[in-house]
Amino acid sequence: MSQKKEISFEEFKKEVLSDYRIVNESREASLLGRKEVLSGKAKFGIFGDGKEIAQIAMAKAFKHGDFRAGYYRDQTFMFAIGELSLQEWFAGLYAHADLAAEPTSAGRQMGGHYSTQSVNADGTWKNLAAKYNSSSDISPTGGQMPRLVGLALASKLFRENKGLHTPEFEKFTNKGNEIGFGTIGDASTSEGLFWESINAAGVMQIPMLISVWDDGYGISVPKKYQTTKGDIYEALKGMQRDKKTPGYELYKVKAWDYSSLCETYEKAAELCRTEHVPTLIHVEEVTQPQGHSTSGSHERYKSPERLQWEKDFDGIRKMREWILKFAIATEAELNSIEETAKEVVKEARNKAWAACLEPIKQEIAQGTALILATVEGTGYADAVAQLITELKSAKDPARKDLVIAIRKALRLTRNENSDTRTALLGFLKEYEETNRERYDSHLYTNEVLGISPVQAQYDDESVNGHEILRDNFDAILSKYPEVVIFGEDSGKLGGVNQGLENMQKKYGEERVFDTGIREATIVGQAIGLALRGLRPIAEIQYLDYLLYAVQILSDDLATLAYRTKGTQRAPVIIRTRGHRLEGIWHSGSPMGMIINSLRGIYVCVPRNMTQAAGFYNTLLSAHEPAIVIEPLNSYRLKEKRPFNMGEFKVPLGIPEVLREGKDVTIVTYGPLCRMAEQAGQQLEADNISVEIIDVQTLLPFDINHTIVESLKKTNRVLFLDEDVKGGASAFMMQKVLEEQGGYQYLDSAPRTLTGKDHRPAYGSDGDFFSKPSVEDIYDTVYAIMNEVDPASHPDIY
Ligand SMILES: Cc1ncc(C[n+]2csc(CCOP(=O)(O)OP(=O)(O)O)c2C)c(N)n1
Repeated sequence: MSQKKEISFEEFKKEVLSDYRIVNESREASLLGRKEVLSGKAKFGIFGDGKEIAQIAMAKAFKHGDFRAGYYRDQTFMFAIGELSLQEWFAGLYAHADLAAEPTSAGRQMGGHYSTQSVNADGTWKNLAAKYNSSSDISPTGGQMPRLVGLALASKLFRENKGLHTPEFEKFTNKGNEIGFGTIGDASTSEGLFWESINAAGVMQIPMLISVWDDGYGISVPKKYQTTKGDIYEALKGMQRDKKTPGYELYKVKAWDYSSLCETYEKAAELCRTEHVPTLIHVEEVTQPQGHSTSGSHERYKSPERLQWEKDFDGIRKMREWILKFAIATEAELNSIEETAKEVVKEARNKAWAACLEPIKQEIAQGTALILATVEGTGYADAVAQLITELKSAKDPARKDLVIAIRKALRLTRNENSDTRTALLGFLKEYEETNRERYDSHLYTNEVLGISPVQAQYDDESVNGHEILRDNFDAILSKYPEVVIFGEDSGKLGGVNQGLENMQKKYGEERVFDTGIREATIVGQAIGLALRGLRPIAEIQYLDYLLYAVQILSDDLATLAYRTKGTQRAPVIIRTRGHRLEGIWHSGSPMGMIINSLRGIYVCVPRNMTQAAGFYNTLLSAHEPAIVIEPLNSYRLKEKRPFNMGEFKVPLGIPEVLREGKDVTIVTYGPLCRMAEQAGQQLEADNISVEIIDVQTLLPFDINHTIVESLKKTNRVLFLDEDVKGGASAFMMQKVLEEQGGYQYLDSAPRTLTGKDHRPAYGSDGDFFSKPSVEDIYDTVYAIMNEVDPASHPDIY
């Protein structure tokens, strides 16, 4: 309801009644949605009933180019901006595994997790500035907040960096006039991520508009246990800007007050959009008519008085009263909208359910016909008859039941050799491929694997490692206007290891800048920027501090391509440094943690800065997220200086043989490569020849299975790693021995040499007694050869 432009009563009425229609349809969807779960057609439901009116108001303030980062209550908003139909919403509830029917996640996410598509099937960006956008929701409450910081920061960078005011970037922005709209439940404001994000946005003064839907509870826990003073608006008051100091503009408004909500959102969005003032709207007195989710009932923790109050102050009821009070429409008109909403929603539900079942039924018909043909005349017909009957008569048939029946039939007929059985086998193979695409695709898009390597070409000069990085970043910043690099001490200081020395001076504060000490939002900031077409390189100062960002890396970044089936992407590059240096929190190598929690992100573990620089160049040629872990103890080591800075590219997933040998293969990475080479020289002096392989990237790992070729030659292997036992060494072992079939070429037991299980102690002795040393490598390889040929390699100890 625009306050500014004059509109006629008819137009005004039309707008109000359209809103009334949407909120009623949304409510009916919630009511029917719950029934679908309770009747077993859908597995879980979490709905937006009670939040309808506020979301209608928010939708009015939302413009093309804007982005939402929200949570599972926002169905009304998605309906109101026209980015989700009722049928699509039900398709989500049923997990319809088809993007055409369920465009948010192709059934991969539980219902209530919203998203719009940013990327076309051919990998090109859509025109984000000309459409409404929602980043893809995740379930961990508060997890949307760090990403929101980046979505809002993008507007500031687009506005302030004139280098981005070119036609190339018009599909991402209208000169930074976009808002990042965030939504969060009142209880979830207790999360650390909320506070870190709030502070970051306040410091940076970015156009972030947060709505807190305050229904008084986090499931059953009331807000007096959640929030200081039991009131997020009061708790945030110190953030309120004043004439002298920038800060937040805070608003408070009732969830059932349609006209105040519309006014508040309009005012807040105008300020946020034009002046880039972060704003927060505390929407209180929200109700939850059906309780938290389908997993419980709110009667168990709400008093009868509270339940009655929720009925009396239901937003839709109040909107109805308001319409009648101001004679905007008649009771009959409203009744008709309400009745029609019921019908429309039922129809959408029926269509969604039928569309979801149709392909499954067809697949079952095809599969069961082949099963029957296979078992006919074999004596096994009775054994599968029950399964077939159940499959054909199931009210909500599932693909898994068909696969189980086929496998059973194939198991029973394993001694048969018929054309029908061959056809059934063929069907299963094809079906597995189709289901792989449905449920198991897009963890990576693998675009980066198609980037051709470019060799580094060298001057005669040798320089410190950090100078290679710096000169390569210089080339990157001049080649890609969309690249921004930021982190703790990355700006003015140029990084704690000078890898960005003078880059801020040369490229400006919009390109290379400092952040507060806030790892989770450094990553979230990068995700949001990348979602909006920028290419962030986000620094985590030391690998040990990645833990502070792992939640957001794991839940948000690593799952993004998978959970949207490739329709959103955030090509974030995380730059960090680690492995051995000094002390417990500056020499960690928690690689097992990283590779196990971050599937979906590439993990590059370069042995020196030239390889690291080559990874940055490769990654910028594609659009996938990655972490590059620079070897912390190598910034001041000399390396030959490449002259094709910004151009040379190290491919991912391609190991490099650093030393050829015939007795034992050492598989390793990072700074241990150098130590393995030293040990290799000492071993050679004692007539043991080692082959040293640098895996270069842990994710992906040796995509062409080349390491096994080395095992065919040496028949012995050592996996060498600074991580704890059972960490990345176990991962490498599984890859080479199981996946590559390396076990069959071994003549000696496979070995691992790792760091100790405790964190590494400080000082040179601490390092020596905590991490693998050259001597340890020597001894481990020697012990293998001692067992093989004790005459040539007698016991040392
Ligand atoms: C990090 C995390 N912890 C716990 C949960 C389980 N959980 C789901 S919703 C919820 C309550 C959230 O309450 P609130 O933020 O007030 O939102 P509401 O559901 O009331 O709209 C909880 C604890 C979760 N999803 N994520």
